[in-house]
Amino acid sequence: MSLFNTLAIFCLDLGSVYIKSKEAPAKEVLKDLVEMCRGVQHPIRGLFLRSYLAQVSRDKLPDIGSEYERDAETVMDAVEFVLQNFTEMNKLWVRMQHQGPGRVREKREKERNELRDLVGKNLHVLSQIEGVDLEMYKENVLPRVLEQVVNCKDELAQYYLMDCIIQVFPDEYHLQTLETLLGACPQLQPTVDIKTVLSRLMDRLSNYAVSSADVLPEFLQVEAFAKLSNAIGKVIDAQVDMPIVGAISLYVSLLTFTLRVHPDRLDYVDQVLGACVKKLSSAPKLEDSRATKQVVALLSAPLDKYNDIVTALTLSNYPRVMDHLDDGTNKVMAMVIIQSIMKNSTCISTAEKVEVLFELIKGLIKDLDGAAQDELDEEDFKEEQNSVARLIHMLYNDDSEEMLKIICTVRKHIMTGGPKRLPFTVPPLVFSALRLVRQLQNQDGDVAGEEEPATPKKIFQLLNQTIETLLSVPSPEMALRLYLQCAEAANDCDLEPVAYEFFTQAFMLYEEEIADSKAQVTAIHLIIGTLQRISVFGVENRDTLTHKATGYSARLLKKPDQCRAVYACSHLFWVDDQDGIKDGERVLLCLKRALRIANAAQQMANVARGSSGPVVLFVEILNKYLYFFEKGNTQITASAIQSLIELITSEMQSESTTLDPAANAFFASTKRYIEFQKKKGGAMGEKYDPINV
Ligand SMILES: *[C@@H]1O[C@H](CO)[C@@H](O)[C@H](O)[C@H]1NC(C)=O
Ligand SMILES: CC(=O)N[C@H]1CO[C@H](CO)[C@@H](O)[C@@H]1O
Ligand SMILES: CC(=O)N[C@H]1CO[C@H](CO)[C@@H](O)[C@@H]1O
Repeated sequence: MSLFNTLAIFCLDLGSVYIKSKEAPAKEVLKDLVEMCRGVQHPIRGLFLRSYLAQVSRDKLPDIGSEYERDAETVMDAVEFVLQNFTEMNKLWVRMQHQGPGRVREKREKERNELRDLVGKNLHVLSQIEGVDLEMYKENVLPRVLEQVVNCKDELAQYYLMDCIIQVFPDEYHLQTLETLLGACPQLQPTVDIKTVLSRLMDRLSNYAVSSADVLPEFLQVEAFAKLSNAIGKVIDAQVDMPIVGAISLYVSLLTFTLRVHPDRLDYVDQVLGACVKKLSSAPKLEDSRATKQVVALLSAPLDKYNDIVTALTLSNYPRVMDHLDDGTNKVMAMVIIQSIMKNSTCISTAEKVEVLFELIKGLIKDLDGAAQDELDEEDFKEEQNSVARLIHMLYNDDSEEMLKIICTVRKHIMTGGPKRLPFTVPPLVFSALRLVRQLQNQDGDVAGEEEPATPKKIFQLLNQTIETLLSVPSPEMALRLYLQCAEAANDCDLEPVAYEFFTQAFMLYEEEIADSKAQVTAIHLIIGTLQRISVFGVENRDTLTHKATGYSARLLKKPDQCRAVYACSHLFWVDDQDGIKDGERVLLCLKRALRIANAAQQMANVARGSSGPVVLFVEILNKYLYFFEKGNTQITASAIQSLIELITSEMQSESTTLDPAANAFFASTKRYIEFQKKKGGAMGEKYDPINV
């Protein structure tokens, strides 16, 4: 250290000892000390000296109640002293930036950064002086400090000092001086990172707001939201070069503040979104990815807060912000919305809200204009559409009229989705409508006074038209399944003609659209299963449909498939809980036909490979025999069962039969079952008695 500095520090130490001795008023001594420091023009030396001065004199500052207080000395002196010297130090600090040749800017900034706390310490000291009450802070301290901050016109100093002010003084002071503090913001250099400063201020204030219930009225009284909102608008206007991401981050901070401090004020939330729309509208479509991220944060915040999309749906500016997103981000946001609904199990219960919701997620519902279709990832697409499908189940109202409106609204939107989306979105819509049908089927009579009440008939008509759209996709297998679901529901509503129409359409699809043999097998079993459960058909309609079903079963491509479908048809003629449908003879005809097909399959296999065919088919048919035998179908006799068992036994022992462990096991357990029934005795035991295994 230079001789000069050593001397200066010695003088300062002397001064501080002098104050302690109370021989002269502290004020006078401090004054002299500061005067002495003023003589030092070298910035860094000056800074150090002043910092040292602040340190040694801190506990000697005249403060209210301090032991150095004299009549003549007021808190004002102390404040004045610190403020003065804050000003001087700041000037020196700023001057450093322009000092010395040949120094690179970054290096200087680095040095300055290291020294900044020497300047900031003054503000800290001010905040520690007990006598600095709100009144004094408001009237004197803050305006003077801000004046210095604004006038120094130094980017680094302005950013650092604003932040310092916010951090060192108490929250209630900020709240009560918001206008003054915020008023300085638009006057700062355009390059100052004001958004960080403001967001820290809002962070502090919102922490303060939630710290106790008592302070909220204070926020309302000083109109904190309006002031912050206003200041942010001014800053954005003043800093014309601020990138859009900066402006949006400011709105994100303001929104965070609003959601924390005034969660009940949706109008405030909407106002922030509206301001953001205004900013976004001034520029072409958002392309900056960081700005996009901020917009997503902005839109996600209300969802996270309210955990309830229904609230967000009431914000008129919400969809307008979304419109400014690029298509990809729009989709991401739509997914966030759906996830929020799923997470909270939120029920969207009016057609009006459904309309708004679908407008919000339209990026998932249809191809947006000009969207790049080709680069669509298959997996992502599926996930998106599955989400939409899940969403459809969350749209629900107990009131059937409103529910029908919801269904019509959803239908209107998903119909615009095009062939790739329909197979995902039509089924949930159909099941949602069928749920309504089930609900109406238990209500009796028409709803009085309604012009056009929701009736099952009307809904079936709508369903008919909806499922039809799958044919153009084409997705005939899906359409067939859905027609059958509708037929069953129509059955439960006692609407025979409707059920018959749906069946007719299912058969038409089967004949004309389903060509793949595996798909045919699945389809025919679905048809048989559904038809078996339907009770509404009169004899004639039923005959027509069962006739078709057995006919198509016998015409399947592969023998084993034929055989299984034909024996399944036996159930169409014998329905346990329907007295009208117990035609033992036709059951037997089906089973015999199945046996002939199994036989033919066996022979074909022998010719082709010199080995056995599927013996297991015989075992399966045997099980059908046993079923109807037990159900009391007199056409199925013990002797017929006996001969079938013998046939299978000889087939299995035949030399050409290759070992099929599964068939063997199946047969063995079937035989065990028969023995078990015999041993158990009773009526069933007697019935089984003549059969030997
Ligand atoms: C469905 O619509 C078609 C005409 O597109 C019609 O032929 C058929 O009868 C309708 N089905 C029902 C169940 O209304
Ligand atoms: C250098 C400097 O600003 N000195 C001031 C320190 O405080 C006294 C008392 O308020 C002023 O009179 C000095 O001008
Ligand atoms: C399941 C669940 O989290 N439900 C919440 C959804 O949001 C509403 C509104 O905020 C809450 O009331 C529910 O408890």
